[in-house]
Amino acid sequence: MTKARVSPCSWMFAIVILCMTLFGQSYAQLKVGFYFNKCGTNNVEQVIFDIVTAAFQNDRTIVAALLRMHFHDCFVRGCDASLLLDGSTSEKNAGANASVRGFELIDACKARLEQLCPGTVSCADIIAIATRVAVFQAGGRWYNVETGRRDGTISNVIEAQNNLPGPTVPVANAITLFNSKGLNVTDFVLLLGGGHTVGVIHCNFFLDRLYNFQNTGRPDPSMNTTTLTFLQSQCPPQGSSNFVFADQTRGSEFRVDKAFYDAIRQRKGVLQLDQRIAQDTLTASTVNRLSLTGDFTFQFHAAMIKLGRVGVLTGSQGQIRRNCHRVN
Ligand code: HEM
Ligand SMILES: *[C@@H]1O[C@H](CO)[C@@H](O)[C@H](O)[C@H]1NC(C)=O
Ligand SMILES: *[C@@H]1O[C@H](CO)[C@@H](O)[C@H](O)[C@H]1NC(C)=O
Ligand SMILES: CC(=O)N[C@H]1CO[C@H](CO)[C@@H](O)[C@@H]1O
Repeated sequence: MTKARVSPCSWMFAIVILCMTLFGQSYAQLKVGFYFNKCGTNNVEQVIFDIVTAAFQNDRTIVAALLRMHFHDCFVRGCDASLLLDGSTSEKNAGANASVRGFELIDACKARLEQLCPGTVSCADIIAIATRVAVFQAGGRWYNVETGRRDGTISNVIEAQNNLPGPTVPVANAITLFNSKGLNVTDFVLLLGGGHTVGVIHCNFFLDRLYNFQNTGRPDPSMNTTTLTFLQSQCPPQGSSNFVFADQTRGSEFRVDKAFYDAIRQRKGVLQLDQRIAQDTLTASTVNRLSLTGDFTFQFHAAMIKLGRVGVLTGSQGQIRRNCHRVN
């Protein structure tokens, strides 16, 4: 084989491309207030605030719907609203997405914004802004959400299957996955707990823990017996479409707060992964700290902002979809 000779001209070309890439990136980053003055006299974030707040007053479960949607969107091809695209092979068709909801709420925001300023606000940003509003309504701290995301044009069910693990994923593997998205172990514990402190889990995701854990014919021995009895009463062994609250702290089911960490420290985790993070040496100290201090209130939003940066399209990448369900 002859060694390929690299001409000075191709070096120059490579350097120019490199500079363009670096420049392009530093130029097109997310920022707080991206839509300021971009929608006539309308305040884009206020428009979304009003719609989500009205929806929340009717239905507190939209907080969980939006948190889960944001997570599932960001982990597959980045936060590009690829989860919203319809089609027989799109991400929506993945098993993990079967119970993702809240699409109508995003549609309502989009429809209003298209009236006010057509082709301006991305579906991906609507998800991020709406989620921030919902978290706030549920008792979480207000945070300045970054915007400037563009919408993707590709949505692939296989990618969803590969990036959204099931509830028996080992803690170490979950951390590796989060690391691959630029999120560290603390972010992982904050996001899992901040998400699962609201919302519901269908029985089929943890039935094995109640009756036949790892084919032992017995329940998961790590589960609190009070919780075990309660969950068995809600989820019959033959299976059902029932569901229970992910946060088994009474009175806190709809609140974005640290109660989930208190619950899993008392062995009341519903999903196997939820319980394991309280015990695994990689995460237990963080779980204890978040349960015993007020840190969650001040740190959850930072993890949410990092989640919202995963794999985003900015600048001239992607497009601003007119309808979140399909590419333009
Ligand atoms: C590897 C990590 C994770 C796994 C394995 C996982 C798994 C699950 C499973 C199996 C459900 C039950 C779905 C159902 O019964 O319909 C669920 C629900 C939920 N998850 Fe996760 N999850 C993870 C991380 C997250 C993160 C990071 C968030 C948000 C920041 C989140 C937010 C939610 C919410 C809000 C619900 C309740 C949805 C509702 O009530 O409609 N999850 N998760
Ligand atoms: C995770 O990242 C945050 C900043 O994004 C940082 O404050 C924190 O110390 C990191 N945690 C670990 C364990 O590296
Ligand atoms: C199980 O739950 C009860 C009551 O909710 C609690 O008092 C107890 O400490 C828990 N058990 C364990 C092992 O954490
Ligand atoms: C919203 C949506 O399209 N959900 C689909 C998720 O995937 C399952 C199959 O795994 C479909 O049955 C759902 O319709």
